[in-house]
Amino acid sequence: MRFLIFGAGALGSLFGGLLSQRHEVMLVGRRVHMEAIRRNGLKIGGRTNLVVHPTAQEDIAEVESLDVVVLTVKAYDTEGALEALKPFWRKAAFLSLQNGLGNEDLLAERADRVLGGVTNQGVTFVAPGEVYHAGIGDTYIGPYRGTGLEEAAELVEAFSMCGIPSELSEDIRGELWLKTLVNACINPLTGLLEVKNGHILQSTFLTDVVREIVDEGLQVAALQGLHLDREEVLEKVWSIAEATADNISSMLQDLEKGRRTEIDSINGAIVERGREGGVSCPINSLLTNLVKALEEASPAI
Ligand code: KPL
Repeated sequence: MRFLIFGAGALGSLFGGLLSQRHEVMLVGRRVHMEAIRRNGLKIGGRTNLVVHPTAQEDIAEVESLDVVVLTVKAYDTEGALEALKPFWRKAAFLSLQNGLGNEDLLAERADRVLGGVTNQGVTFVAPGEVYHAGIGDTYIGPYRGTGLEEAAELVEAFSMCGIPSELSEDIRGELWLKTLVNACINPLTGLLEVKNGHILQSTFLTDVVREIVDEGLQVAALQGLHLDREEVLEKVWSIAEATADNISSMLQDLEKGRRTEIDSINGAIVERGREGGVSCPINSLLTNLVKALEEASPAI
């Protein structure tokens, strides 16, 4: 298959790098990272040990045909990415592997064939040309709009054959909510406290906060017709924090680099959807405001 990984930072580079072992892959990402990959290949350390040589570009100017666009840009860049990808709206399947709520809906407003995706892989950006695979997590793929189970199953097979443990989901909307609740717990807490994911499990103060974040999130999910099991959600938070214990969450990586975080599409999106349905989410709102205050304090933004 021919894959375009649009937004090849830490996560996109891991997926593109692994897929490039058996498929044609083009990474599109920041110039310094792409230049380093063109020069020396992409080095993946940690749980994966590999140097691969996918095509690496700063834009899609030279891409003529492809089968799948894998979107790994930050949630706040989805609209801009979609504009750049206009030539493929009718031609390729679009798979989002992004954090937060609302990405797939934006894709489905433009592209004909959209798949939803969720991944719990933990990856850290080390330096241009190099990423660190800190924790292996499952990936779920399912049809979202204009696609079916068969198309999703082909991707699951392609991913799994390249060492990306993946499963077909018949309820990708539920998986997206579940992952958002996991991110709503791990990302702001690790970002605010400047700790690795595994730290969440070591403090009863934090596990109490996690329960409150989840309880608010479950009320909002229910407003949207999704009735998730509380114990299952909490179990997911603990198991992902454990599997990615050594990882620096994407939110902490963003804050460390002085970049904007995805708080608006994670905790912020829960607060917003809650407000629309008359459910207040004070804990998620507080975390959103604290992370935004930290972003504001960062000189690089
Ligand atoms: O998705 C992640 C992120 O950091 O954004 C997890 C799964 C929490 C891994 O760090």
